[in-house]
Amino acid sequence: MRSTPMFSPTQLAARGAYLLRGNDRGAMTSAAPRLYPHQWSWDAAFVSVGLASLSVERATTELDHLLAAQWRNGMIPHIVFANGVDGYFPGPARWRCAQLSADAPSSPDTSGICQPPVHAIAVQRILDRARRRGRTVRGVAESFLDRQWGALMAWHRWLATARDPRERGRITLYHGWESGMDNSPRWDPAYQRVVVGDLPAYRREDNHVVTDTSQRPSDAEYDRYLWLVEQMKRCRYRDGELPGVMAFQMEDVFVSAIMVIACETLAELGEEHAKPRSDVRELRDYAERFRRGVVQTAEARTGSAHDVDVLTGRPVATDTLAVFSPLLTGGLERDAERALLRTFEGPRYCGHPDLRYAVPPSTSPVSGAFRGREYWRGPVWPVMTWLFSWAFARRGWAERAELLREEGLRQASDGSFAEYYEPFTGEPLGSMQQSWTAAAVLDWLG
Ligand code: 9WN
Repeated sequence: MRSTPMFSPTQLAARGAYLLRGNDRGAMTSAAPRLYPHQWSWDAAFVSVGLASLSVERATTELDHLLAAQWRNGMIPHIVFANGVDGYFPGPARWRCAQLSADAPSSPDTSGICQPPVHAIAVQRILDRARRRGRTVRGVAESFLDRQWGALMAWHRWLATARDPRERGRITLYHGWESGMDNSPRWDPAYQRVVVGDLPAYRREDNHVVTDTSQRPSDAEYDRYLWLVEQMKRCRYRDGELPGVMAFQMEDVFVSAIMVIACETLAELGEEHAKPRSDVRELRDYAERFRRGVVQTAEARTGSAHDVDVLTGRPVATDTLAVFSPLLTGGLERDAERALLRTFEGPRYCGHPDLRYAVPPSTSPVSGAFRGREYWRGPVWPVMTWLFSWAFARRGWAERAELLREEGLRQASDGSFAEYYEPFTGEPLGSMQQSWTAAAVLDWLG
């Protein structure tokens, strides 16, 4: 069923801008007004892309705010808590990062895990926008890059060392939240082996906001999430101790693919802006290492990539967005890449005949694991559509990129800026007024 857009592009852009202003807390944007009242790491990067179409200066402030909370070891924490704001669990009192870790900043409060490294992509987008403006705006973006170059290097270096100590070319995650795809079927086998120990009592906040429980992870899933946090706290978030302690250890092929494009993007910026040659070389080496790591997991015939469970040493094959990781990085043999593109565009994903819009669902609708309304188990995340569209444009696939943009905009034209959408009905789900959805739309319209 197709329907006429409810909002024109101009109206949609105005609403998106209004939404971001509404979620603006001064120097940071809350990920969503009620469900996520703090700053999330990869949300902030996408949000800054959208902000750049409104104000380059405000976009750089968003990333400055995030990077001010960077840990001493280089990790960008997945949440920077807004001072004195309640309503999200687990909050600072549960994480206790500043009390337990010498690496955590004493202020602001943060979580103790990371999220996908999309930040360099955002920085490039901000600089692109600035280039189209006058000299003053360009200066704002360039001085941001100068002041944060070291922080961005430290972040990528931390990922390449602390999270890939054996140089396998894949980032190890110790918590599903680190993937940003919290309860994706990708993590089911690993979570099934997590035995919850003596877990301090807790009360969820998320299902007071999203009251339809089918749209959020279950209580059993939350127990495991919280147990992993307790395990990290027991080793005081020390990078070197996590491999010996954590019950969840997954090499995430999708985060590794993002690492490839982030390192390449940052290397390009480094070259353009006369950053140290040794830094640029280091980034290019990381990109090569992680590209090899991603491609190694791909099936020769289909090109589909897989995560690897560190604790069993086995690949985990699930039919989710992660299979397309090599489309982000390049590096597959030609036939395998063609086959993977056919899968992306064919009936298992964007070309499924019953989809409301031709955008990729988080899990394939033909997979047994597919649940159309359940968090990361089927719905469409507009920000993922944006990421694929951006990456395809970068690979030189302009038409494919444009198609995703058009379909993504058609989906968003309902004006709800939902966190995610049911793929067949187009029903907006999760949190409404989600900042990164508005940001993706603003960038598409910009
Ligand atoms: C846990 C903020 C974040 C996103 C994640 C998404 C969800 C948090 C939650 O919301 O995760 O980090 O409480 O469910 O899965 O990708 O960054 O929008």
